[in-house]
This record gives sequence, structure tokens and C-alpha cells, in this order.
Amino acid sequence: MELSFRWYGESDPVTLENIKQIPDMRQIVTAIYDIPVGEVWSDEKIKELKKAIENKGLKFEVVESLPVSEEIKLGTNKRDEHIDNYKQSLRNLAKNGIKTVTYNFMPVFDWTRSQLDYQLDDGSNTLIYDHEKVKDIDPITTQMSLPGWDESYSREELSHLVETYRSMSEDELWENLKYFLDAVLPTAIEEDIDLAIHPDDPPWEIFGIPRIIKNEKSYKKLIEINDNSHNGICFCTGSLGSTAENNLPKMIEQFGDYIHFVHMRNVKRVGEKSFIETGHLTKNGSIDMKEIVKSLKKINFKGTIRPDHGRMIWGETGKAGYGLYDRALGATYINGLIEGVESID
Ligand code: DNO
Repeated sequence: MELSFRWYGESDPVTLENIKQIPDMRQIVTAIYDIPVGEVWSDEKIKELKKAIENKGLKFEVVESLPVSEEIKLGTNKRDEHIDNYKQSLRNLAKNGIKTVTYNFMPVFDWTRSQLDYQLDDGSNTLIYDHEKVKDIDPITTQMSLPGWDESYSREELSHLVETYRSMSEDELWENLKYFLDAVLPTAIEEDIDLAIHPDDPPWEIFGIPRIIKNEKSYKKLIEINDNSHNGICFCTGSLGSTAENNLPKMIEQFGDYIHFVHMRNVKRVGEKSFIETGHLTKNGSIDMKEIVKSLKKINFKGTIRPDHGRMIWGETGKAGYGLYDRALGATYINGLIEGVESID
């Protein structure tokens, strides 16, 4: 297992120098943010990014994310062109030593929360999700801005997208995922790139829009599409652990061959569909983090792992969930768990 850190590029207030100083930090996980979704990531741009990272003594082997366009998720007549571009991006990434490519199949909205600065008892701020509040949010007019949301749409475009997805069933979305995977997997296999689908966050339907990567059943269905291990998973403990229905250690052992990338974070479940993002420690939340690392050892996990969202502590401000300090504490905690678990036979 190698430890990595998500970095949002040169505009990120967290610098590569900061990240390099976190104990045993080896890799940077990032993306190219100034190429519109659906277009090709050129060899030059990838090289430039890789060079910036390697110059600081860090590795670049995992992309998060190479986004899948709404055309592909909706299955419009533009999807084949976007799929061809996706395949070309995979080839260019492979040429530059990328081993894992993360993506998700969440329509329009990536991860979603009801509040970004909820104050915890210790005075830190964190992200929370309260389903009752989310039910009242109008996704078209909301002022909320999350790092995973694409904000390039006009209100009309957004409204059209949301309405189109509202009339789509889960089965139809699965059909479009299958179409995408049938087309890109041969390239991924040929180029030896592991695709890693991120679960839907939260793992249930929101805004009346279907969500399909939620639980054990979803992963079985994913593997039915193609059981090659390149058709892989980004195992996100915080997303999957937002519901007590997911038994995370069991899922890790069950889908071990397909897990290439792990996001480690804790959440405290405070209702059937409500949770608070806590510090990474087992004691802080509802997820047993030690059991997660134990299961990763059992499957002999050789992939990349990263601390996930952090609270805002010590007065830090910045991208919600993606400050330096608490994620660095998370990284150190994960290192401790790995050391502890690896010392047990
Ligand atoms: C949230 C992240 C997600 C993830 C994408 C992968 O913090 O885990 O935004 O990067 O869903 O495509």
C-alpha cells in the first residue's frame, strides 16, 4: 500500500512542498482541470503535470478523475465521440506511466453535502449531510459550491440536465455504464490501466436523479458487465460507510481483486440518511478504520491509498474537505494503522 494525497494543481493553496513533508507521503493524485470534459487529455499536458510532481520527489500514478461526460451518462448521439476521446486520453496516460484512472458515474452532481462548515464541539469545521435538508435543496438554484461539482453550466443547461435525468431509470443508467465500459475496457486492458469507479456519495438517490454505485449488489452487477480486474473499484470508506447496510471489511474481502485505490475517511452516522464527517480515527466516527486496514492486508492490497476529506482545523480556510492539516493528520493515522496491522501475523 502506498500513501497518496489529492492535489488540485497549481491553484491549490496546499502546495506540493507542503505535501512532500507529510511522513511517508509517496504519491500525488490529481487531474487536468483546464480541459473541458469530453475532450482529449494531450500527451503534452500530462507530461507537464507529471514533471511538476516528480520535480518535488513525488510520484504520479493515479488520476482522480478522468471525468465521464454527461453525453456518455445520458447516452446521447455525441457519446461515441466522447468515448473515442476517453480512449485516447487513456492511451496518453498509459504512455506517461499512469496505472489507475478514477472515474464516477454520478449524473451531474458529484459528492453532495447539506452544509460545508458545521462546527464540531472541538471548534473545528466539517462537512455534514442531512437528508431532510437536502430534500429541500433545489439543485438548479442552490448557491452551494463543492469541489466535485461542475460549475460550467448555465442555469438553463443545468435545468435541462436535471429534468432529463429525472425521467431516466436506474436500469437505463446501467445500460449507459455498460455501453461505456464495453467500449473503453479493451483499451484499458491493452494499455494496462486499471479503471476505478468511485461510489456514489452519498450512496442513495438525491434530487430525484438515479444513482447506481451504492453497495455490494452494485459491485456484483459491475463485475457482471466484465469480470476483468481492470474493470475496477475505488473503495471509498466514507461514501460506502454513510449507510450501516454496507459491511465494509466484508466488501473489501469480497471485491479485493478489483480494488485499486482506497479513500480512507470516517463518518459518524447520526440518522438513517444523515452523517457528520469526523476526523479519521475509529473513535471519532461509525467506521472501524483498523478493520478496514486489516481487510486490506488480508487481500494483500498493493494499490494506492489516500486520506480523504479533512475538517478545517487551526484556522485553515480553503477548498471544502481538502485543506492540508487534518488530511495530514489522517495520513499519519493511516500510516500508524498500517504499521500496527503489518506487525501482526
Ligand atoms: C470527493 C471525491 C470525489 C471523487 C470522484 C471520482 O471528495 O472522492 O469527488 O474524486 O467522485 O470520480
